[in-house]
Amino acid sequence: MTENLAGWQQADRQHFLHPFTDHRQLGERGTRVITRAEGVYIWEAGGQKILDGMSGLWCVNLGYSRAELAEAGCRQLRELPYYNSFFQCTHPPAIELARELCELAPPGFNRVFFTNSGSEANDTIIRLVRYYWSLLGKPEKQIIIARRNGYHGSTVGAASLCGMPWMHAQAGLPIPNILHIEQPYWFGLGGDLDPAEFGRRIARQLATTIEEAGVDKVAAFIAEPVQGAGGAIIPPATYWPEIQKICDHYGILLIADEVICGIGRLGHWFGSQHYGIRPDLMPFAKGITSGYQALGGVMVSDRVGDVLVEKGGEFYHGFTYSGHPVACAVARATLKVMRDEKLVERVRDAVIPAFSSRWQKLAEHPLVGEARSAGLIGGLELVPRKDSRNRFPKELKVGERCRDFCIEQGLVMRAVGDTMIVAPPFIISNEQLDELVDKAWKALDLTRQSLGQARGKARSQASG
Ligand code: PXG
Repeated sequence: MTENLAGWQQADRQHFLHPFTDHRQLGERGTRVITRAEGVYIWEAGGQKILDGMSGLWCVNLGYSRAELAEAGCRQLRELPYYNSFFQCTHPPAIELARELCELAPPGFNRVFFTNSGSEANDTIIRLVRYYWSLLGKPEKQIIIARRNGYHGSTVGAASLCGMPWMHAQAGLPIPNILHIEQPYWFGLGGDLDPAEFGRRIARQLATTIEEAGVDKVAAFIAEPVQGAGGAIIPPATYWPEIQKICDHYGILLIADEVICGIGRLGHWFGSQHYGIRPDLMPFAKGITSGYQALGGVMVSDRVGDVLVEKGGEFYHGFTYSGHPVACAVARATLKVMRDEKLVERVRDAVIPAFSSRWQKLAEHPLVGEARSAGLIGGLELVPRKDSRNRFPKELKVGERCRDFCIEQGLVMRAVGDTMIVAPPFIISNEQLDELVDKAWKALDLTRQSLGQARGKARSQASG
């Protein structure tokens, strides 16, 4: 491919509407055009090599150059590029993938519904949960409780589950019967409570909300085991056991959104297993194909699946590409690589410890108030003073600065406000982890220096 950076940027500006993007700002800055990738690295047009600390968008877990995945897709494209699974039809890639996923899932998960994305998986969840309760003669059980700052996708249903008010404001969301409770974000919200007590108290908001709404109206609670897009928010150890107890007590369905945490990222096939959660439904996507194809779905436990199959008639829901054969073939190849290379075990026993010990070193940086990690998800809180949890004024855009310095250094690290996050590929080596942390440290230094300058400027403006 001949490189034509200026031409691409111009056409991009004129014709391509990007997801979650301020287009005026994008037009001024110009897009970064990624033209190729290998292992844990991506390359920009113009040649800069960048270590991808985010595995694309939390998905390219096996890295970018897996021939097995490409070949599985090509083979399937030649053999059966498409057929649907409506109207009593099916095909081997979807059947085999469903079987394999049920073998990997915790006991009691014996069915899968396929979608093309995590958003569609969560829209499926809303339909499925409400249908389940109506099949049990309780159609008034409609309310789904989610969390502030949780992320579940961008379709109308999934965006309603999200706890991001700015998403709701643009579209008259949420849809009816979605409630939100507080997130277990100790660093931001914990005040004087110790993390354990804070975790319990936040979890109890679920019980209070169920009581207030009336248990006869509440269908389910949905949450990510670790909040990803919200800023690598890792709940205190007391949180999930309390949530599980409350769901059991009231008999509501528990949904663990495994779109990021599932398929190995927390060192288990499903993130719920890391926390000992016993969910009834598990939406998944992203890592199931290592991002090489668009595929998502919902793991359905027998509690829900048996009712659906034995009491239900037709479930009026599905997509043209539900269980697309090419996506399923690539997912099967992904799972095969992971099984053959014992990747989940390797992530748990080697990569996670190597990552977390290096990540913790960043806590020593003067700009970092907390360095935390769970599995291969890391977060850094940027603060003006290490001895307090106070934040920088928003207008300083400290996180954005740091993100831009990271790119300058050749590292993708995301900013969520002033929280920096990474989620590296599973195949990252120790040397590459060193590189990640060194580059992050340098970017933090540069951010701090730039703040000194910004503060200096503000002071001289004030005195002049
Ligand atoms: N659930 C969770 C937990 C997610 O993280 C979705 C559902 C929706 O999946 P789809 O495939 O519809 O995008 C997600 C997606 C970010 C970022 O900036 C995170 C996601 C997507 C895009 C950006 O961290 N997560």
